[in-house]
Parts: sequence; structure tokens; C-alpha cells
Amino acid sequence: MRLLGQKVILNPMRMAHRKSLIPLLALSPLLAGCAQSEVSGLGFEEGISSVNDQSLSLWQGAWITAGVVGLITLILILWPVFFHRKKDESFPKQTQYNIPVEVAYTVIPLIIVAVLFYFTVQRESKIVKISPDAQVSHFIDVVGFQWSWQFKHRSAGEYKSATITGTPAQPPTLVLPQGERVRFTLDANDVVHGFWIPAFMIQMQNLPGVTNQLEFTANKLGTYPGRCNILCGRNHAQMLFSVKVVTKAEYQKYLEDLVAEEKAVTS
Ligand SMILES: [Cu+2]
Repeated sequence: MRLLGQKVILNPMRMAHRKSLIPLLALSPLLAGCAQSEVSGLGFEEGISSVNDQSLSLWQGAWITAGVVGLITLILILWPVFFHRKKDESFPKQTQYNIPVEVAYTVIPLIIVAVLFYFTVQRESKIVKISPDAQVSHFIDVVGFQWSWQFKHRSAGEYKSATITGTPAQPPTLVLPQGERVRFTLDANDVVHGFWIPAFMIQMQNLPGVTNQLEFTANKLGTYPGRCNILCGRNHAQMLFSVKVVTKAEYQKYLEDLVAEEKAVTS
């Protein structure tokens, strides 16, 4: 074989090897940068927050259901394409009102929706449950405003410095203790915002005039991105924040450091 004037010798062994690489190459964008647990979690990792433990199997189940439905639909589309092609010039037999088929395609989706609805309600009622105060280790107020976030660590006491206020240019960091239950009180002082930490599988709206509460435990050390997920105005895209999960001791030290300077000034 000649290619651009050069003789190319085709090595069958090498070609077979290349062929075997093709499916891997096709998968590589999917696998690039994904941990094994993220692949099995279909984009989410297990054990990052108490909400992941509740939601992950629901997320996986919903995708598996969608995959099965998609596969059956694809087979039903391809079946007539391959096995019922035009055989002659005669006009095909016309049929209508196939009652069993019509009942099946009404009832089956209803069953799927009912099952998904049941499991969603079951998990959601656990996720939004508010525990007695004694079982909560820390209380943090989260206020959304145009266009950043304010986090008030109530465990630090009534100090101005215990309130972290971000700006679009300097997004704030929400520091959380690992393995301790935190109750978040969500509010907004202008328009509706959405407190969203994608990796934690949590989101709840910050509504002006309404106080929402959400509790969860951050279980894995690390830094995670947070966002506003309700379109709230011109600079909505800049309503970013970071979540930094630290050990209990580091969190305690963080709170002490926040107020130390203010205490020194006021005393
Ligand atoms: Cu917002």
C-alpha cells in the first residue's frame, strides 16, 4: 500500500492490537479524571455526605431504569427497520386500536413513575428530616444575596467575625467539620437563590421571608465547589463558594481563630 509516496507495510498483529484499543479510546473521555467509585456511582461518589448515602442508590436506580427503557425502545425501533422492510409493491395491511398494546404502553410507564416516586418520597423524607437540637453539633446560617453568600457559624458565638461574607470577586469558603451533623438555616434577603453543593448531592432554596432548614454530615475531608442554582440576576454565575471539610479539631481551631482577634480588640 502506498500513502503519500511512502510504502506502508500493514502488520496484521498491530492492526488487531489497534482494533482492540478502539472501544477503550471511545470510553476514555468518560473515564478521564473519574475515580472508580465515581464511575460506579454514575458521576457521584459514595460516602461524601450523609445525603449521598441516602441518594446514591436512588440516582443509580433511576439511571439503570432509564437505560433499560432506552434499550427496549431502541430494540422496538430497530426491529421493524431490520425485520419488516418493504417486500413488494402491495399496500400494507392497515390496523388500528390494538387494545393490549395501548394498555401496556399506558400502564408500564405509570408503574415506572409510581416506583420512582415512591423511592424519591421515601429518601426525600429522610433527607429533609430535622433532628432534635441535642443531636446537632453545629448550626450555620446561610444567607444568599445578590451576588454572593454569607455563612454565620453560630457555634463561634455572637461575634461579627464568625460571619463570613463573600463577594463575586472573592467567593467565600464554608468550613465544615468532618463527621459532625450540621443544621443549616437558609435565608435570602433579596431574591430566590439556591444553595447547592453538587458533590454532596444537596440543594435547597434560599427564599426571602421564608426560613428553610437542612441537615447533613460531611464525611470526607477535601474541598468541594458550591454554587447558586437558581437564576437570580445579572451576576448569578459568580455566586460561587468553596466547601472545605476539615477534622473536628481543625474546625474548633478555625472558630477560635475567627473570634480571637475580635475578642482581643473588644476586651
Ligand atoms: Cu443566586
